[in-house]
Amino acid sequence: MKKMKMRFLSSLAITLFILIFLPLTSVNVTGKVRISKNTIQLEQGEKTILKIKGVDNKAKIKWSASKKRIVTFKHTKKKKCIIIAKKIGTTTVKAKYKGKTYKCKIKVVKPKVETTPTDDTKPADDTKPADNTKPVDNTKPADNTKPADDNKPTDEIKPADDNKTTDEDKPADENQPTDEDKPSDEDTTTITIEGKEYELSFSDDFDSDTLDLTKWGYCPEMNRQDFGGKWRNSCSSIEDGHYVITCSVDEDGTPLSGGIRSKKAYEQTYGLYHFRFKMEKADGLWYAFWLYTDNMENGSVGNGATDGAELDIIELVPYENHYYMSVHWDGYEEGELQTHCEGHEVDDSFYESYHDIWYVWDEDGYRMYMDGTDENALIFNFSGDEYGDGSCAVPCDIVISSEFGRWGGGINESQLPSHFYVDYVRAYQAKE
Ligand SMILES: [Ca+2]
Ligand SMILES: [Ca+2]
Repeated sequence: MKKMKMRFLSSLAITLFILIFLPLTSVNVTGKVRISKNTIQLEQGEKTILKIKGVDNKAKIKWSASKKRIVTFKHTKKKKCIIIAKKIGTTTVKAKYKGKTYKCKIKVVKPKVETTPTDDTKPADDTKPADNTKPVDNTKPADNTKPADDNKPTDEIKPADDNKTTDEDKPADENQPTDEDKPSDEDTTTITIEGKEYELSFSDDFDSDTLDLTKWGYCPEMNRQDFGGKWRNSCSSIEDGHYVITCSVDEDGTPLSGGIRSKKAYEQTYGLYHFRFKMEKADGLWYAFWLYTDNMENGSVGNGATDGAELDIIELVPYENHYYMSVHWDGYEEGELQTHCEGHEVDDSFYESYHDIWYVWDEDGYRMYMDGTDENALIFNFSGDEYGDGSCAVPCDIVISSEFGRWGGGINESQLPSHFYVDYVRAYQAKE
């Protein structure tokens, strides 16, 4: 793990070095558009950055690979693209800009140091992240045989998206509440976002004494992840108008957390989702809001996301001071799962206050707004066509969960118990 971290830190340092210094040292005097490298050899699991030079920072570039399984991308349609070597083989990475295509041939070779499947130094497997968050059907027996997901570390090595505004930089939106004293009598039956009107279809303010089981089911009590953690119903509670997940380590050293899922009680295709929440800082775990359909697992592969996807609205990893937004599709099998994921850095103040997320899922794709609904609050904008050959077009239910695992870093018991507070959950459908 240390080795991995060192590798991560050094590659991050290199990445930062490149990000910080390249723009200063590579002033394009000729204006000629070109790709930063034409051939690269990478070890499996290694990362590199490709850039299109001679274009301005706002240029929209479409990155693709001739053989998708060899590499994965971390990029935001921008002039630079982070490439992670996934499988041994060769592929040509193409960057399309203004009708022209710029190419780089990438050869992925076996890492020099052999690793074992349980070794922390195992190369990042970008194809597997969804397993980590994969919900289990409430009706399904606990799957204790599911292998620990050691494969999530790719997210661990994800660099911060330096092009995004951090919460620190974001001007306070006076129209958005930042504390718990939000008036409860506001009209929430309709909402307008992106100029489109939406109508309330599901909500829970968690104002009753106990969890409303007509709306939610508990995530099954089962072993989760690779720290020996367990989901327990007793970790879920209703307190002062909030759904609360209490994350702790019991007397036997077992990490405990939990979650709830709206499956069977409520699901919808497309819509707008609004969550208000606070996530406390604690290492060793992550918190998540996500939309899920069992079709993700059962749907066919190679045909895009329209028949099912896992939409990770937010996964906050306090240890990394980052939250991540992902779309996964085409099932969870290695080599079949497709993923697009972006990260966003937070500072310590993020854990100390309540935040609001608005998540739009429609035929065009997926967009997430944090603490506001104007374009300055737009954190990510995934196109369904680009990431899944079309948006997920089947009903999904809402999952709220927390879990311990390697992705969350080492557990620090002095930070426990930690809490995930959800003030309310609202879902809307677009008005016709
Ligand atoms: Ca599919
Ligand atoms: Ca509430």
